[in-house]
Amino acid sequence: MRLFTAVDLSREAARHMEELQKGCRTVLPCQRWQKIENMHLTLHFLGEVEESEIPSLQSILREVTRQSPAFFLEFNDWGAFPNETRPRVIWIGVKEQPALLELQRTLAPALQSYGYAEADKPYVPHITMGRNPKGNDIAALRQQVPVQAVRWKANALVLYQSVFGAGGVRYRAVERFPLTT
Ligand code: 2AM
Repeated sequence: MRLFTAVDLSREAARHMEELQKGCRTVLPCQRWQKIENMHLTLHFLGEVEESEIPSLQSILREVTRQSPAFFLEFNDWGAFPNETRPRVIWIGVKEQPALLELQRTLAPALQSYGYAEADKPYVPHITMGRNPKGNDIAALRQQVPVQAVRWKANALVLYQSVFGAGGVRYRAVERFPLTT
């Protein structure tokens, strides 16, 4: 199973992402768009995990999240990977949130045996908007499609499975691990 851990958006945050995507369609069209229902903030991408390993993975996630506080997230601004000169992924970033970074950092070593590979670059929390933009004018996006500081509470870490089907990829929640409140 192809797995990753992520935090969901609130309804209000998803609604704002939808508005931002409409603006992005006019200012910087992408070849591929992230569906609104698929939007999330990834913490760890695990890749293929054997089904037999899932119960132990779930117990690690349960153990750590039980001791980790819930936190607030807030949209920040547009961003691009690998950089803004030659963007391939257009995304919306969130304001720096120590509790999110702490949760990501705490879990990282425990998840390495399940396929999580620590990147050589720092973790950049982001929500993917679209891929393969037809242009690179991120400055125009910033100016013409302003990001509002929508704030929402991350109550849980979710273990997701990527499911490939006729309608494209869909993310199925395997289990939600509540954070402490
Ligand atoms: P992305 O949105 O920036 O592409 C499910 O594929 C999630 O895992 C996505 O949010 C994706 O981030 C993330 N991810 C991280 N590394 C990945 C990789 N090597 N392949 C696919 N997805 C990856």
